[in-house]
Amino acid sequence: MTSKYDHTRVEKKWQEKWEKSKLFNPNLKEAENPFYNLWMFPYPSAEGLHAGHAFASTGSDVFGRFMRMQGRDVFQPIGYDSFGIHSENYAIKIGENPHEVVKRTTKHYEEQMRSFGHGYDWQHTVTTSSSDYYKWTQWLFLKMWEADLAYKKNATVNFCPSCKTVLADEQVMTPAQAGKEPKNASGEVVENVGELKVCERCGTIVEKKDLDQWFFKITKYADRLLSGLKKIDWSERVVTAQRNWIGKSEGMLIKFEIDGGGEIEVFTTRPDTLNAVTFIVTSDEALYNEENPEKIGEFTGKYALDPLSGKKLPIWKTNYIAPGYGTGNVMGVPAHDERDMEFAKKYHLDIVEKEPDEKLWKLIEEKGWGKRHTNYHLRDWLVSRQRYWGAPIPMIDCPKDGWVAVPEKDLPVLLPDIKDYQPEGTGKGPLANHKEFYETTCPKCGGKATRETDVMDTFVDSAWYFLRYPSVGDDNQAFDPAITKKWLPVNLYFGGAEHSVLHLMYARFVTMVLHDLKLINFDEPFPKFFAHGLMIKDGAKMSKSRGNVVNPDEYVAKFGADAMRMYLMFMGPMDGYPDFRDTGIEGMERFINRLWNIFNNKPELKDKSVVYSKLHQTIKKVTDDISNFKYNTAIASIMELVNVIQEEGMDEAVLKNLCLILTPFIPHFAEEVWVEVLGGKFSVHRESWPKYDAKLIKVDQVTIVIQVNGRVRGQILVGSGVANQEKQIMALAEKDGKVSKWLEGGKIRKVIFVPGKLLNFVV
Ligand code: ANZ
Repeated sequence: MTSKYDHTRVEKKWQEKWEKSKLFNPNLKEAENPFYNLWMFPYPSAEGLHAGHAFASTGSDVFGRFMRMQGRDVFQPIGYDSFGIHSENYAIKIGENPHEVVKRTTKHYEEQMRSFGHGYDWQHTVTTSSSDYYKWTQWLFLKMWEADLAYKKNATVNFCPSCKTVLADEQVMTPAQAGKEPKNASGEVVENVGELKVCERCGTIVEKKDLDQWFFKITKYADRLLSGLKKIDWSERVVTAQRNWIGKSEGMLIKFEIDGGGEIEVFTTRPDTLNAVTFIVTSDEALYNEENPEKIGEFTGKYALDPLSGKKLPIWKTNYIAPGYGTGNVMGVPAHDERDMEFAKKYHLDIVEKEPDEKLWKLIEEKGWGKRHTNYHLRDWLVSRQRYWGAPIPMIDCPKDGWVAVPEKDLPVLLPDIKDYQPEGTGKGPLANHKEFYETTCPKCGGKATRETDVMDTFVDSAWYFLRYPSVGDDNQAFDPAITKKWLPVNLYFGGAEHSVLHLMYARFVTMVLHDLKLINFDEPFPKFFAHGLMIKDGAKMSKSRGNVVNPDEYVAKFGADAMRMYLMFMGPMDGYPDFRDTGIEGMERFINRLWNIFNNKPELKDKSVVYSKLHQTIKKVTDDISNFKYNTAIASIMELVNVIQEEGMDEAVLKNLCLILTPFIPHFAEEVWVEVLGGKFSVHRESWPKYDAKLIKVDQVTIVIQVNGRVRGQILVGSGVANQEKQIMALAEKDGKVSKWLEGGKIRKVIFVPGKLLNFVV
């Protein structure tokens, strides 16, 4: 008997050895076969990483280790998205400066991630709130400005009364999308918010305000962002989400004369239904009234003239259409549009049933009633925030020269360490109270000028971090051209689908801009993106209020990182909603102990053809499954192989191969077995992934289930030639140790045989 597997000792030992031997620090300049394996970096929160992070990051790490064994030089960096409202709100809550909070939370994150045994290159981490990083975020802003893609403008924008800052359109959503209970400005939960949208971060109903804000012209890239989707390999749901968010609609702008003077213009994607128009609606949000939510329309007393029939079309005000979309006016076609139909019925307006007529497109253009127009849902990206914890926007307002960029040599514009960092909600950020920060001189004329006091949205930080990783440490540039050319674009990006239209859209936009500025030679940052699923616990989403947040640290300490990793990967498909159960991880610990015994006791090989065929089938299955992120079925097939080995025995070659295919999932265990038990060379992670032999797989094997009195007592593997031979199967089954003990002392009365499947002894 071998002693129990000691995960604590083994995991610590190899983690130290890996670090010392620089196993995960590829030579970025000289590597010949680069593979950039990236997981979306987390924002460091006070609670630390939860098991959902462990699930997602392990999924990425398994692939990285698999690619290393395919001969690739794997670069797998990690960092912290540490600027932003999340860290800042927590700092405010506990009354500690965000600088201090972030120092502590990132340290805790690092300890946790190291304990999982992931193969990160710890020499290339980024912390977005460090000045050696945000200096280059500010540089990126200057590039946008130089390219005429950044501007400050007064606009009606979304404002979160709780976070006391403006938000980008992408950060405003339904409560369900935000995963939050909707709250009003006083923080009370609101039952029914109707069409109102909430803040992504805190769930508070957003308000509209007219404010001067900084924008990036992402709309200029709308068509590129759409066409680029065709050349990247992303999950369909993420592609669809981006396509819908960009929301390209081809239609027409049509002008209707108003009876008594003036005109009203509508945007329509269905000019072919002009023959069935019966009214016009113009948006009026002020109609929304909490006391009378049923009221959605009001007649204006005016009429527009139908260019086709000359009939009078009543003009109604309504809140069922969006003010900021198209022209904010719609031609009402109840016969073909459901919402128009509802409105017409409610207010007793005419309904005309007429077949749409494609010829109308041409007619409208020829008559000059309207012109073709493409409308987008995408709006420019609002990047300024009236908060403290972000990269200061490197712009200076000069009374003489207007907005002037901070010269690159003067970067970074340091975020000063101030005590009154709480947002006030005045439309200005906390830096606006600090003369010593904003009083400066104009870089152009040298006269007195003031700095911008807003900071950048955190999504600007994360829109380019993947470019920085390989160039970390380079103080002269954001990214080194030669290293960037070698390592980018990212080979595999792993992350959550909730970033579909936020981070993933912004990162694509920034990459396209840098490409057009000839600073990089690719225009899609993530040619392959895998959207992982969401882990749940005992059937429900993990949340603090339910008290079902799984803290991975406890499990790693008790069962080991390997048991945790392999259990997380075994729970279910990587893109699904696997449910974490304590009993499951206990089972995985037992499986690892079973493996330990097999490697140490080496059951003697009985039937070579059966074991080899199963081994090569398994190598093929695991190779295919890992390539397709089907880790759970890969592990299941390894378990089947282990069952066969336990029955039929094995030799040295079988053991080595078994160890190799376990390596991505249980890296510490595999290293221990490889080096200490099998006498292999350090490190198993530098070994080649095993190849399967198609000829060996071909030896067809069939599993026959053996029952005694209808209960399953064992199974036997036979060549397909014998699978239909009742006599032979019976003889084999009677000799099988597991089955024979159930036959002892009894008399076989009857045998039921289903060829190729099952044999049942009735005793
Ligand atoms: C007449 C019509 C007939 C329409 C019909 C649709 C169906 P997308 O595809 O989203 O661009 N629309 C225009 N401006 C709007 C606004 N500000 N708020 C809400 N709806 C608006 O949709 C364009 C269609 O949505 C337009 O085509 C218009 O209704 C409506 F059988 O015009 B349609």
